[in-house]
Amino acid sequence: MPKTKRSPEEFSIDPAAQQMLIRADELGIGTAFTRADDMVPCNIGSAGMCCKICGMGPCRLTKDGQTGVCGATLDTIQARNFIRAVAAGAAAHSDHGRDMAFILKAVANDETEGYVIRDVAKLRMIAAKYSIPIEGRSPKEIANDLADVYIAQFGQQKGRILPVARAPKKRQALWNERNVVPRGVDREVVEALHRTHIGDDQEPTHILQHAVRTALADGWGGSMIATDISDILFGTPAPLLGQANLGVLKEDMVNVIVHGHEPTLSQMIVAASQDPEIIEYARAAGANGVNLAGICCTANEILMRQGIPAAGNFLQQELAILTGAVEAMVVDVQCIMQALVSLAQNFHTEIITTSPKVRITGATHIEFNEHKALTIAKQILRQAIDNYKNRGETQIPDVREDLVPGFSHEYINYMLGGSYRSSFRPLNDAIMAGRIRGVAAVVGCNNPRSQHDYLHTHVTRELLKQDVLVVETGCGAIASAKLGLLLGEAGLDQVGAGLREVCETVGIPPVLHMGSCVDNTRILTVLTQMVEEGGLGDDIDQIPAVGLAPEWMSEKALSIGVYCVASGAYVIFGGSSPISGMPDKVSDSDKVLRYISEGWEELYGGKMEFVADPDEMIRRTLAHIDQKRAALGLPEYDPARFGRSGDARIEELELLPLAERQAALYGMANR
Ligand code: BF8
Repeated sequence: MPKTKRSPEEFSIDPAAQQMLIRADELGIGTAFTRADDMVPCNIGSAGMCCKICGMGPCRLTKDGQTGVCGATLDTIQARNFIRAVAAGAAAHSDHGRDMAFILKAVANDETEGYVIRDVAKLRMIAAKYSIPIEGRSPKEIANDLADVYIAQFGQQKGRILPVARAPKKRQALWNERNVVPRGVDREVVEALHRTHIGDDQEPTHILQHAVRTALADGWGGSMIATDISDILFGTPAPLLGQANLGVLKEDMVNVIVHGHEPTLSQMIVAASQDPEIIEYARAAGANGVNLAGICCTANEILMRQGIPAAGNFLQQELAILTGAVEAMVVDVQCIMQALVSLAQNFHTEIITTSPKVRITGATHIEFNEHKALTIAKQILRQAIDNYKNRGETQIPDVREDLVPGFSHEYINYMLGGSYRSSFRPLNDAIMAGRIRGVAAVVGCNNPRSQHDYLHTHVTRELLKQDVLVVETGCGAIASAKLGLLLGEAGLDQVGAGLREVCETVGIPPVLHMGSCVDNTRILTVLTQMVEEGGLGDDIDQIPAVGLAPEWMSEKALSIGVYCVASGAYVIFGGSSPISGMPDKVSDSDKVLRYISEGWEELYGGKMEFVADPDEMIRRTLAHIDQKRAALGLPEYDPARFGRSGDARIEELELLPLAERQAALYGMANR
């Protein structure tokens, strides 16, 4: 593949990103975008045709009939590469869940500083699911027992992890039959590594069966635990007003960016930034206070709970530093580029690592410890404030957009019927009637191999026009936020008539921000509740729904994709497939790729496909939704049938100033 050099407009559709890329170019500084241009991917490795699991290789299989030194065939090698990626993704999510369980245990036993149990109702509801006694007990007593139950899920050796019982009954029976119910989270990840050691599991379908079990341990195990406990400790999200993009950084304030995934420290930094002593310290340094902003999933965690603005998604971590206005970037785990440290050396920004698991050469390490969380958060902020005086020339793009995040499954349930009639009935009814054609989850990463944010937002916009309700998480949600798609009335003129009618009736944006990547488990819960509500079949694979990760790049995305497929969903990945093979050169080198589509569809009713062309993604999504509608005996989708009820009120609302219109639509409080 020849090297290409793209322009800032070709790198990203986001004007803030473009501005920073021009600045990087002027300063002669490289970014992931330019490095992607300089680094041509290995065509053998990227097709999954390279085996490097032992010292006899690496073996690169490029001819028909060729095997590795040990005799490994191409499909075995591809299956091994695939499951190893899934295991790493499942491990990352689940280790996050484990840490949350330890924090819950510590909070229950008064061993932490600064944390409280914020959502007692959710604690009781989750505890009751596992038959933990709740009546007459204090929240801490219940939390202690729940923490023990959850900690046990990781090291359990036999049986089944408990959260799988939250899946539809029929799905659980199918998993039993296919022998893929996870026994313990850690056990499945370890076994994935064992099976792919030299000389172990060599039958591709058998390896991939364990990929399913490993991914289920993530989705219905580690990730679900992480979401539950984050809600219990920091509050279950509900809609509020937030902002996104680099323009949330402030010239006159100390800018601190929290980046990564675990909400434990970032939530404490939020609390510390509002402490009068810290505000005073910032004033004494000549700033107007501390301005916090997030990047990646940490951004989602604090955006949907406290309305702390998101400075951007994955590909904006370097761009934030390029503004010259960031005093400290505080990182924990996952999706943190090593390039940050050398980039920051061109400015005054201090990169602070905080996780005992993550250090970056050249970064300052201030280790997080839940026993002194608030003290550590204040120490980090003081260090950032001390750095304010070192700030040089700045360039903050004047680009930001409002958004309404915070659509937890609990809130969706509530919003559809209010306090007295909360249920998924109105959603199911709207799908059954054809007002909503179906549901799409557009989730996942950015990838500098494609145009930043384009695939996400193109797919999202086109599906909205086709009356598909879109739910989003992770960096995809931030992409839509920056375009204003998460702000109801801003996007409704570009939405199909039936969907628009539902959004206007309920008072929701057509794209629902459901949280971070571990919160994809909220989507599993929504799908389960839709099944339980009735009218859309008795299992997830019957719902007219599709999952898409148009700009994926991480191993976590692959794990999410596999657990969604195993749960019955059709999942489309954009970009390239890590196991594409080269069928033009090696016949049958796409065997594994076909198996995870057709083979898994036969076994689980869900399938995984990699589709580079966004319009083809949209076509397949709509075809799948329509096929599921037909299988349920629902009326054929008719774009002209709905959309006129309530129009007079809408016209009235459109005449109001923005703030009054938002208040009338959402009844929400401004930050
Ligand atoms: O977990 S979407 S780039 S930030 S991996 Fe990473 Fe991908 Fe963003 Fe969150 Ni998810």
